[in-house]
Amino acid sequence: MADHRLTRMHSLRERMTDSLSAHRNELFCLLSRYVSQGKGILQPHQLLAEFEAAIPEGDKQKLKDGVFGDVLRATQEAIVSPPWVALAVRPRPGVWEYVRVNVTELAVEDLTIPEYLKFKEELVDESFKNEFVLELDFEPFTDSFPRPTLSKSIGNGVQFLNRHLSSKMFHDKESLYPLLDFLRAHNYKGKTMMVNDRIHNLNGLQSVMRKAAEYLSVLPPETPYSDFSHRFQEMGLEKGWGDTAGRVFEMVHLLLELLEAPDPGTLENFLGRIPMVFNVVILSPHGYFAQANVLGLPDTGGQVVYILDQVRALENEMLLRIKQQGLDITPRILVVTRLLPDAVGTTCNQHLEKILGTEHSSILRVPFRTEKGILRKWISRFDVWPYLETFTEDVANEMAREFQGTPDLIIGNYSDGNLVASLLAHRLGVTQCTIAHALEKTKYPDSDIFWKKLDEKYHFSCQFTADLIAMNHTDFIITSTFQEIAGSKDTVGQYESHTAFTLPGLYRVVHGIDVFDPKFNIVSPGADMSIYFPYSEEQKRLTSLHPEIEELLYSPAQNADHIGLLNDRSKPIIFSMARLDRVKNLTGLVEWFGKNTRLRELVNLVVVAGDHGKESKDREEQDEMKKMKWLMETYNLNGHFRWISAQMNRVRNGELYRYIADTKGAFVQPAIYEAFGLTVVEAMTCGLPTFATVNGGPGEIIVDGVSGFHIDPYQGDKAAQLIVDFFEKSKENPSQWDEISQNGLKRINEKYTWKIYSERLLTLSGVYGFWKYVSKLERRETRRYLEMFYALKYRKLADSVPLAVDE
Ligand code: UDP
Ligand code: LCN
Repeated sequence: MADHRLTRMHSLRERMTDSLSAHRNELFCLLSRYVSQGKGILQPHQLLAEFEAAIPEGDKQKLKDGVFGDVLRATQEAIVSPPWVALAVRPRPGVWEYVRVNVTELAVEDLTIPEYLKFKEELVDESFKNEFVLELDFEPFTDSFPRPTLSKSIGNGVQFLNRHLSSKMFHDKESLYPLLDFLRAHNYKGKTMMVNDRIHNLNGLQSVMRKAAEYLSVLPPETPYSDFSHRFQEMGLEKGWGDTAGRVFEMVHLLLELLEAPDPGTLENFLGRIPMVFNVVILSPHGYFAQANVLGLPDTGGQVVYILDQVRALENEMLLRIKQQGLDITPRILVVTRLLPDAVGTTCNQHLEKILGTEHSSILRVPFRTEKGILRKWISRFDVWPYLETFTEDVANEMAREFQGTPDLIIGNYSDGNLVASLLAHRLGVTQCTIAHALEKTKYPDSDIFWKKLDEKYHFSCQFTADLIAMNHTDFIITSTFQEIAGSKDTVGQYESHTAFTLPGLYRVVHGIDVFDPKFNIVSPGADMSIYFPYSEEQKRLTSLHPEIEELLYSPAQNADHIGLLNDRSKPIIFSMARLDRVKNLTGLVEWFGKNTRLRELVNLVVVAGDHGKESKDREEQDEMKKMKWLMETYNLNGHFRWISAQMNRVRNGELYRYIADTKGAFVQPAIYEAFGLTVVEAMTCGLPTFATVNGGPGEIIVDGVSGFHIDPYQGDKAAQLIVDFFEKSKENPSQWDEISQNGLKRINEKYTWKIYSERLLTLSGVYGFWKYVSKLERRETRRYLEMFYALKYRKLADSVPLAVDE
């Protein structure tokens, strides 16, 4: 392994050296320009801009086509510390190499990861430049486990795991034993399922399976399980195989195949059908988690919507599977969040709240407490760290009461939820799944190297530490997109950015996470199809809401709900809706619109965001508010632009998207970066043509030019022109609009629905649950390492975050 890496590293150095000697003058000139910028970090666009400026026209192509061009294009970051320039080169997603060049001597050196990070740390001029820095390295724990090497296998962990497990079973029969133990271990509240103690060994299991298959083959497939449950029990089989003879027969066959010739597909199928998940806990601690009046409040948005939709879909799928497994068990899902005594008109002060549209799912709220008592008010997600350990204790107790036992699956959401999920899963030995929604490190450039500057405001030292603990502790990780894991050809993925980084003075991460780890799985969410459905489904349309929607869009009144007017009602509307965060870039969209006269002639702009009625508590939101008002005046947007306050009524929002589609308008999502982008899925599910940022999730949701359009938020003029072109073309030829609308819908139905999501999630729980069971011993080492990291590092960091004070 190490040797292989060395040769690869070697060759990059050699190739660079060759290239430098072949183009000595040009490259000297270029590298000198980098160095002349002085100590600091250069981003890829700066590296390329310098290249364009430094290299004479005639030489450019030659250099671009050569090794140096390849390296330059693959460089994600350069650290300048004269006379050195160190490069972090990423030839493809998930693969990194590091070199440094001495510019005066034009000599190239390989750097190991710690060497590169150390070099980078020198940018932060402080006294901690000692040799004995804590280096975190998770690689040794998983080194012996095979992993995929192709970038395209990233995010398909379960497939790889199935292949690995089944080939192991194939080559050595011994590895089938855990499967028998696993089946025997299944019980629900002490009642045995699947296999009882009459079956002692694999031969016994195989012969019982053959007998069962023979017995079932003559029964009509619809015969209920109860008709032969006695006979089965005598053979050694308990409930859980199926509700009818037909379904039991399928299960028995799958197992027979596995015992004879295991293959990945059969294994997944079989494990996915074993009854394992009845009680689920979903964590989302930071609060304002409720079913009404919370969207638009600070830090609430996609995550709340995601979880509520996820719960509904998951409960349905669990009920379906439990029925098909022939069991009479009532499932239960608990969404655990913070209880807020000061609930500001929401239900966030209720202990237990049933989730609408479900039978067996609730929100369970547990307050944040310290020795001084219960914290009453909402606090930002950046400030929750000192409360989480006690919160976990309290949650564990409440959960034990609610479930009368332990859950079968613990799902964490966002950094705080994932940390609590790790602590709970660790303690209870339960299968854990994490969902990041957004890893903050990538949202804030250089928030690792310059963490100290930001720590007082954001406490990223706690958050990044919590993220590392969770991603290494969890059994599997769900992401909405590939990009979230490993980025794209040019951009670094959110998880990928945790591979190697440094928090100077705190610790250096040499191997934080490997994006090739088979724990990664892409499982994308959808939109609630009872709310978001195509505008063309006339009979389902909520036309009774149209007067209210028209009031929102067109009424001349300027009040807490809306400001700005739309003079010409005949124009199509371009629409956007998001939290008023800086990254959502709604002010960017307004500016593009303001600047492009043709766009203003063609369409009206409507933006839903923020709250005109009250002063925001959020720092960023206040700034965005001001900027929006300034833009309205500067570009004189009245008459063309309507700015509506955040809209909490999702049912009406569904109809709003469709109403916009009726105007033959479009949805625009202009974010600087978007982790996933539920609004994009919602708009497309309603049949509204969508333009969305290419950075992040929307870059994958939309196939550019086919099911919508990508826009580059850094190139506003171009984005505006693209929208202009679309509306001009659609004016000439309305079928253009229809085509994009229909292709958008098609894309959604193929990939972004909650039905697909929940089937996948339950199958993954089965496979990773089994994997956890068979790899128990190997995992202990990681767990112990993490325990130490938690106790010695995280806890201290969390304790240093100031506690909030209620007024
Ligand atoms: N949303 C809403 N009203 C608003 C703003 C947003 O109902 O005023 C909903 C929106 O429909 C979507 C979610 O909040 O379901 C936002 O999710 P997204 O993934 O777009 O962004 P996030 O807020 O999670 O960053
Ligand atoms: C949080 C976000 O910031 C969004 O980008 C996601 O779409 C949402 O959660 C759901 O995962």
